[in-house]
Amino acid sequence: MIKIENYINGQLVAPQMGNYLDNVEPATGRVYSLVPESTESDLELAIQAAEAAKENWANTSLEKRAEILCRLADLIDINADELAKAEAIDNGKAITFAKAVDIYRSSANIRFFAHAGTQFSSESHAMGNLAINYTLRDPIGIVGCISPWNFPLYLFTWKIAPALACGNVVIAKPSEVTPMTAYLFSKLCIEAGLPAGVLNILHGTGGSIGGPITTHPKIKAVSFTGGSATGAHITKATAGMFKKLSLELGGKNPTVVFADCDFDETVSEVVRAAFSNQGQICLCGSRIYIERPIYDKFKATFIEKVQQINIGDPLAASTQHGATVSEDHMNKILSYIELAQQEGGTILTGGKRRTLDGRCKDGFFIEPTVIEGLSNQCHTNQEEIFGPVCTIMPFDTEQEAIKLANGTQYGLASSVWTNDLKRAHRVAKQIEAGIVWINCWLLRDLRTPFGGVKSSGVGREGGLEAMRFFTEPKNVCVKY
Ligand code: TXE
Repeated sequence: MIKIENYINGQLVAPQMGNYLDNVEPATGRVYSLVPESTESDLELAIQAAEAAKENWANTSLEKRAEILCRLADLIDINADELAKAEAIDNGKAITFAKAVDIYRSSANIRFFAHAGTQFSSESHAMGNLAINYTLRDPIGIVGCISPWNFPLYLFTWKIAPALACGNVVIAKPSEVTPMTAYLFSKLCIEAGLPAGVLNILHGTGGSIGGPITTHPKIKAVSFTGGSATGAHITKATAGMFKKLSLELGGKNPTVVFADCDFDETVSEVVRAAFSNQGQICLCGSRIYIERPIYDKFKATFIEKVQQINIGDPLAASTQHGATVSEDHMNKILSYIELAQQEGGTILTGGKRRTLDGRCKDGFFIEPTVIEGLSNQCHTNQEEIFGPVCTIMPFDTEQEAIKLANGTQYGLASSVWTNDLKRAHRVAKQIEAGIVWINCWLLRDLRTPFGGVKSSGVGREGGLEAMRFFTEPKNVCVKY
């Protein structure tokens, strides 16, 4: 039984109180490792280590910081197969997806921000012959990074990389549901020569260690990705503490398909948008709106392609659709499928737990599910299910499509499929979301602002947005 350890002050250590949580493999339903249930005593050790490392790391040259981060990215690439397998076992996702997406992006995240750190500049403002203003962008100091289970190492590195590149020292908490790759990453940090205390990784639940990280007086900024309810809880818990908060929360993303789209490519991409990562991506297109003239044809072709998705053992190279991340999450998704039928929905394909043979016979697998005949206001179309479940419905006019798309509390991402250039720009302008993809989905440039509006969060990650979040601007005005 693997016993995962915290990474504090450059060393792998057991939790102070000696408590552990079971870590279950989603594909088999069996406990395969133990996760520290860290507490405030572990946090204090991490804070002490971060305090001791803070000044040196902030004064480490940009080039040296970039060199260490690039070495870390290289070590991820060198260990990509081991990390991908660990991610597939821990999260339940297909190993080919873990390799091509999760681990690829994990090293890309670190390398991108290693370079960003050497290019990040600030402004000056001349006041004629009177004075000169220059802006300093100093690291904040000790920052907190809390990440979710859907892209464990990918979203973990997406947060810590800019924080470190800007010269901050980090207290990070991966999800207790998928701790393994952050643990393996700790070992790569030691191998890469990351100075002790610069990054500290504490494992455990939100209640035992996540909350204390967000409210600790010495942690001046918190970058969080997770559910909107948790984001709201963190906002309340930190009220009056004047911390910088970056909240990347849930989504209920619309896919709007016009009749003039490139039909075959659009159907394939809309399937990918709905079911990638078993639908466990905050960016997944879970509400599909189709212009009526092509509705029947699109529906038939879409269902046919969904039924071709290969559900299987996450460790098999042929698998396209793995297990959902936990028994609790599987049951949450199945309850939403039940609710959808109570709300008048018709299941066009899927809708059930899938029982596999062999080692995965007790795994948490759900069939890719498509539901038709629901209102836009029902729970199924209003609430984030975060699983392999999508709904489809027709629309008649552009304005109706925009109203349907904007008709939820969320506003993270969206995709619009049309060959009418003017309509594409017009619709993109009116959709309430932080990201609008036109004739594509999940096409990512790490320089772009990433995040949502409404209940999908506050702030943006990515590129300069992340560098600005993890620094404090100071204006210095010098009179001539
Ligand atoms: O998120 P949580 P979970 C959505 C999705 C999913 C729901 C819950 O709808 O069903 O969120 O998923 C830590 N203070 N998304 O349980 O609970 C927790 O330990 C500080 C969308 O993963 O928000 C974990 O490390 N931290 C999302 C992290 O927060 C706390 C991706 C996320 O946990 C805490 C994942 C607290 N009080 C889920 N409570 C996206 N936008 O991509 C928990 N945590």
